[in-house]
Amino acid sequence: LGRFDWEDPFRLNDQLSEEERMLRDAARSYAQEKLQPRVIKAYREESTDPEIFREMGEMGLLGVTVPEEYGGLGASYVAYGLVAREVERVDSGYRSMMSVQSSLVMYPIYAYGTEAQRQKYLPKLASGAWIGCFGLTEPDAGSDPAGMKTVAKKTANGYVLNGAKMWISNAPIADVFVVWAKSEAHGGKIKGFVLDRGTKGLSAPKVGGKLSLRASITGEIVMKDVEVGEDALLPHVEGLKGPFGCLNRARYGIAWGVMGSAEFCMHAARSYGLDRKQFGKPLAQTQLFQLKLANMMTEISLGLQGCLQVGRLLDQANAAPEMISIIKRNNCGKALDAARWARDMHGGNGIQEDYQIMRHMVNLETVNTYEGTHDVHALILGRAITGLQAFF
Ligand code: TGC
Ligand code: FAD
Repeated sequence: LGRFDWEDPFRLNDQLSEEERMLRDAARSYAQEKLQPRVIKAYREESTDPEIFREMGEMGLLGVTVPEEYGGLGASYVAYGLVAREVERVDSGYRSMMSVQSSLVMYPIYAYGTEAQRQKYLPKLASGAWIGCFGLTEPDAGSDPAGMKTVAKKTANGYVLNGAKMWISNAPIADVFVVWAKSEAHGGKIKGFVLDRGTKGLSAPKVGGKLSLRASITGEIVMKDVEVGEDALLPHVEGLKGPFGCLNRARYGIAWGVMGSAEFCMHAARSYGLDRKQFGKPLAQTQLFQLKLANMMTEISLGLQGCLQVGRLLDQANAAPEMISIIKRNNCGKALDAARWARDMHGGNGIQEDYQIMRHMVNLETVNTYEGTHDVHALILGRAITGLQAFF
């Protein structure tokens, strides 16, 4: 009979390559040594340190799957997922900063851009010298991005963009803006554009008052007669499959990331229950406490196996978007459950910032909502099961 390790029930570790394990360990050391010490204050003060991008770049954590010739690591999607898990073990906001840069900015420039765009942007984004953001959502178009109002009109030398994006991670500190607009020159189809900070008419005010994901800055993108050249257009994709191609990768990373957050909560609840005594025995010796730990461990281990399988298929260019919907939706929901249980298991201490559970719990509310809400992914799966469209 084999051994059992509650921290790694299905021996995920044994299913990884040496390179994947090394990158995971490097990401864990960085996250624990450099991110963990600053997160409580950053969250309390709602402050985002742009230096984090430089540090992540130095560690090779930006653009993990992008080929080395453009500054990436050329590593596997499984490696990318393992990095997301380690960063989100500290905070979902830090993972958000990393995954927007990697999956939503570097990926579209690499996959849909010209060679000149790749050369101009990717090395600087990989090193963290430049910060990127991704503008799809609008005030009146969230779950239904096809309803976007941002338009690009053709000019003699390029395009002029008008519109507003809402809830955009990294936007107020971004140097590079990947935005999606309906292009009149392309029959009103959605096209991607890469805009540079400082372009006339482009601004990115901060969205204040967030009670979730406070260590990651969020903003609007306002475009008033923003004139760009032909070289701002991402030529190699058209329609919603452009942004969705990026979202597939980011959603996949989120599925791994939230398992890191759930693991943090479960491990903290276990330690707390072993230390804290009530009614003359450790809380961890009560049936209800153990039931919650067993539930958490079960969901985390199943969730990670799902991520690994989808990651292996992504590495073979053989993953279906619906597989990603399953793991994004389920892992976010289960991580949120785990965080809520862990909050409860800490009693009054569960609401205290030093215990960090409540921060994870509140962050996961955002993660459950962005990149397709829990219910939107249910509808994507419902459509796949029945062949019937239930969105509208
Ligand atoms: P639908 O008719 O389903 O599809 C339109 C076109 O897109 C193609 N497509 C995909 N392609 C690749 N991957 C996917 N996952 C795809 N899903 C759809 C599809 O084949 C079709 O192509 P074509 O060539 O036939 O035109 O479109 P719909 O309008 O009915 O879609 C409905 C729905 C709900 C599935 C979709 O709109 C959706 O997923 N909504 C959720 C929106 C969302 O996820 N927004 C995320 C914004 S970015 C963000 O949140 C970043 S946070 C990051 C962070 O801080 O970490
Ligand atoms: P809505 O679409 O209005 O949904 C509200 C509710 O209605 C949800 O419960 C939803 O599930 C439900 N609903 C919607 N449609 C249906 C339906 N057909 N049937 C049943 N129920 C339905 N976007 C970006 O483009 N880039 C970013 O970097 C980015 N970062 C973000 C960071 C943060 C902190 C947050 C909070 C959001 C971010 N987003 C970003 C936006 C995010 O993707 C959207 O918030 C999300 O897609 C949901 O859109 P919405 O907020 O407009 O909600």
